[in-house]
Amino acid sequence: MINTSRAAWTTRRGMLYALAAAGTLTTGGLVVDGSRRAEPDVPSAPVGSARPDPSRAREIRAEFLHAWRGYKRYAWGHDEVLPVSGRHREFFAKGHPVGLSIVEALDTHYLMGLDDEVDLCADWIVDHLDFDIDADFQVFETTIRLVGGLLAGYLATGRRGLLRRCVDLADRVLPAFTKSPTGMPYRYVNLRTGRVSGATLPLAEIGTNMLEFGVLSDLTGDNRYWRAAKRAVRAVVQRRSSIGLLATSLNVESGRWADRQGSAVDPPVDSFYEYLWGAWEMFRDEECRDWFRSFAAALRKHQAERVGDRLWFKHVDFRTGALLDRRQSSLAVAILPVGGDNALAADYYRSWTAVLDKYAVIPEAIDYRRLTVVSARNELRPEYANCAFQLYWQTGDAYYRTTAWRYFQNLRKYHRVPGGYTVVTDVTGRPMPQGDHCPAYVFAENFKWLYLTFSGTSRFDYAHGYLSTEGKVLRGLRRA
Ligand code: DMJ
Repeated sequence: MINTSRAAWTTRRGMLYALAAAGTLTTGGLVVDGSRRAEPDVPSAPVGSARPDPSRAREIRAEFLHAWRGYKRYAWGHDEVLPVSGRHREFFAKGHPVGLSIVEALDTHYLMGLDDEVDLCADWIVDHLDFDIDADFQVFETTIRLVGGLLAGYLATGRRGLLRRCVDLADRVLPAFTKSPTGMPYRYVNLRTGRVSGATLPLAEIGTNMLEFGVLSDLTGDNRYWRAAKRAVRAVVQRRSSIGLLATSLNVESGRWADRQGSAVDPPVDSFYEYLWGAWEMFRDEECRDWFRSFAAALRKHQAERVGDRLWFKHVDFRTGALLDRRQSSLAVAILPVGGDNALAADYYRSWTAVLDKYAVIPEAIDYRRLTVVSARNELRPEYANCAFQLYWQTGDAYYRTTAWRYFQNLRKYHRVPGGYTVVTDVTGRPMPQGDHCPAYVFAENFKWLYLTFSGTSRFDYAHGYLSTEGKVLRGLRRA
């Protein structure tokens, strides 16, 4: 089991893996931009991978395929499927498809052993995907979905064409960083011209690049990607308040805060913290580890709040700690602010399990005092399954599989339509009304987290694996 005495305060995907791995590190490694980067030693295999449940894994895979067939039938080559009307839509720029769902699905297909689909997707990317597009692409989404997806696809298949596409795309994104006077990226970049726009953006968008760019630097030997991503994060950290908190949005030209709301662990700041820890996990970056720990301490001190036996995180004024808000986004469920305290991580998951049990499908946002709905939609969110996987992976506690299965059953019951899977527009309605959209991250996340929880697949190295905020396996894919 996990030795919590050497555990660190961690978030989201890297979080509990970090608990197992902490303190077992090699001292070798390369140095990039003054930060040490090394490979970790092998922690013992996480207990959660020990007992495969092939029958449930098969059911999950069948549902993934159901969603995928809807995409292939109605939207092939486009970004996202509208599975009810049988239409499609683009995610980044109207009229400019980049086959986003194909890129998102690639390593999921691989993990599930769907090799014909892997080939189909990889061939399409190599033959058809061209990023010479005269349109503004959102830097954050481009990085976590496309750069990350192409990296994971390359790591799964070894196909150089995928890596070449990835490098081409990252080079087109880089001006968002290099043209910024502070090093914090602009929100948008025109992929053809390099024109940048959008100077005010939230922390998740500024600081969720280090893992993808770091892996790309490692694979290519070109440190420009890692350097740009790290510099952006440093610029944010330098702007923390005297009580050690960050607000939500910054102007990347002036370097000034655009608000005063300390809203961790919620979006749109969530993955900023996740990637600080991730940079330590993946690259042994001690500076990021230390930043993470100091933010963690401040967050626990100023934002953690108990309501009965449930744990939540309030929004506060980042300079004074004064209460601003008691809303919580369902995306925050994937972030477990444990601070070396495994019990705290479990508590937060249990808080969200109470929401799942109350509504069957978790609403986008709640007021946590009475678990009342603030935003009643569910955009096919993967975060609860993500969290269940992390906790099961590390503890082997059957509770996480039981609750993950409950999530899956409700996913199938309320989100399934003949053309695939779709969003729910009001989780309080009976029957629950459905919308007409399958976000591309569904192919990267929901079914992958569930499949990893139940399958024990030999294609994933449960002892070393590391997944990004978008569920991309950036380390630990085993070649078939
Ligand atoms: C995904 O795109 C990623 O998980 C991202 O970090 C934010 N949330 C969506 C899914 O909800």
